[in-house]
Amino acid sequence: MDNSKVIITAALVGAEVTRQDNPHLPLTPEEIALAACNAVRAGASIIHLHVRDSAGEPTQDREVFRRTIALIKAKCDAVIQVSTGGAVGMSALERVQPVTLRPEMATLTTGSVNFGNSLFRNTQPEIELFAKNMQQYGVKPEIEVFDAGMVDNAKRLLERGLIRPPLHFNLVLGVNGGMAATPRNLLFLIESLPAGSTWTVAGMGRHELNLAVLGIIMGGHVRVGFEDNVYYRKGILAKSNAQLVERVTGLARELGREPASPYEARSLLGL
Ligand code: KMH
Ligand code: ZN
Repeated sequence: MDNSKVIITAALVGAEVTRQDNPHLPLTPEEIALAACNAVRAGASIIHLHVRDSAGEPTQDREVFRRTIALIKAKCDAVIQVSTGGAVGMSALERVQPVTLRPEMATLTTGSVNFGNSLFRNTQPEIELFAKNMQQYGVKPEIEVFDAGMVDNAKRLLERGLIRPPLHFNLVLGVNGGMAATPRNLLFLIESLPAGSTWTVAGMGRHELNLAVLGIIMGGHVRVGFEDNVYYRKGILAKSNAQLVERVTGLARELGREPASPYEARSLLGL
């Protein structure tokens, strides 16, 4: 396996972004499936999946996830990574629902963090509930790190056998309430990870592009998409998630790294 390949994750919709932020935001299962496969064609191999209800509001409804995943799979191959973060204010039992569909991956945030004026709540018993469900349903966690202590908490879960190596992390920098999007913070987090871990970096808003380039240079993997950033450049909205993916695919190639196919991403992550 060629370890130089870069896994690009497309975070298509999230829970907080609206059509007011970007009119091209996909909302229905059909729109999300189309956006997912366009992102895959542009170089993405993982789809970080949130879904919306018929009113366009965030939902963790199992049936909506099931339908959206089926539509994606009918159109293209992609590693599906469901969100267990959902939206702030949702209960853990609500959030865990899509894990029971046995997707290949799901997110696991290993601590609480302020999210703007809200709290993204992940108490220890809630984290353990998510981790146990992922073990039960054979789902690989992507550990979401918004702050440094979340890496330490992941190590404690590892010691207790609640998550199994090799671990995969998403280092999320630039959330208003979490760690700032600086090269120093990225380096600190990477150096704090358990040996043998893989990592992705996701920079929020205007930090998305710079951190993606850093991630590519530093041998990591990258995440882009409307969940994290709706702009192509200052004052100019992105036309699609695929456009954001296409740009990092081009930059990765310029820097000597080819985008991983979904098959290659599975091999790199031990799926
Ligand atoms: N929407 C955020 C509160 C995840 O997908 O696991 C949490 C989030 C993280 O998006
Ligand atoms: Zn998310």
